[in-house]
Amino acid sequence: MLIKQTESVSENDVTPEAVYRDRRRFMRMALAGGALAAAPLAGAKPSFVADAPVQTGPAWLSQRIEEAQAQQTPVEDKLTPYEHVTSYNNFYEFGYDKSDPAKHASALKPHPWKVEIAGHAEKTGRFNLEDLLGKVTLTERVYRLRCVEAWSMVIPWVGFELGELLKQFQPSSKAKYVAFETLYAPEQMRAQGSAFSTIDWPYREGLRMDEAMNPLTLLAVGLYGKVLPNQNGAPLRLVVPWKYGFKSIKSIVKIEFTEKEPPTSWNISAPNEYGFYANVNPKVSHPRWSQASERRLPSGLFSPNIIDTQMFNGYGEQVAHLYKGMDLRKYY
Ligand SMILES: Nc1nc2c(c(=O)[nH]1)N[C@H]1C(S)=C(S)[C@@H](COP(=O)(O)O)O[C@H]1N2
Ligand SMILES: [Mo]
Repeated sequence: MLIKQTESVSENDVTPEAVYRDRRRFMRMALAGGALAAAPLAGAKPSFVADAPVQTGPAWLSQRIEEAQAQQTPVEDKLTPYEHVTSYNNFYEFGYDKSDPAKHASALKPHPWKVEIAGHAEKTGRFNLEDLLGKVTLTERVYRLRCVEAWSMVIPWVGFELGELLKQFQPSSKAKYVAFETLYAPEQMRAQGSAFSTIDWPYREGLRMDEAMNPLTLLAVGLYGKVLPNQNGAPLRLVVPWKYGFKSIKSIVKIEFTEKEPPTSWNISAPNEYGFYANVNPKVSHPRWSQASERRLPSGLFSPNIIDTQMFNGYGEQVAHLYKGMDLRKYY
């Protein structure tokens, strides 16, 4: 009965976003009621994705993602439609064009997947993704994503707090930073074998320990209630919403607790343009363009949808204290 009712919502009358939000509400109600009424929805192509192809994953993962509860963070912005989130990407392992990742990332094999935990911690080793996810609570968070190239999106992620995972490895007092690495596999990631690449693979990123432990910092395994598509960094990617998008490293295979600030890919390739901190800051321009405003997707020729960029991407209340007394012009 309940299922019939939601399916009868006319999709011509509502935006894909409204359909999506409504579906999530319905699923939460169904789960809260203890009924497994949501089950028939799994596998069916959800209406909010329109004609975009939807990547599937192992059943255990899809089920965890479908069951994730929304944790409402105060984001009033309209969601960026699924087809834009999954077709306009930066993932240089697959090429430099925004359309390259969606075209070529099907060569990536995100399952099975292992993540190495290394460095200054009581427990280290290589762990199956499934075992790591068994230790954490999956939640849904709607975050703004602001690329350093001055475009942005609003994405409903499904993931867990990075800090919740890190604590379980008992980092020592020497653990001042956390370093991340993407998979290196040229047979799956075609641009890693390219002679024209400006990045020294594997792609690397890092956070200061307090940034990593901030409750806003997520490791995502899904978006729009579905398994993370390969082009968005399957099966596990970082999401740090107050920093430029390049910090949010994709397809992570290694997490290391370090004593020193770890080298990071864009900083290595152009140190005067991309810093370690990379906090969204409308007052500090990129050497070649202003960061005062951004193009919010979807954006077109006749409605470019340019909006003001907010300090810390609008997350200052949660994170400004991390940088008290720091010169953000120097530590860009
Ligand atoms: N491994 C890896 N991670 C990456 C990138 C990349 O090229 N390789 N690009 C970054 C950049 S510049 C951005 S803006 C975001 C884009 O994420 P999205 O494609 O899911 O929107 O991923 C980041 N993570
Ligand atoms: Mo980016």
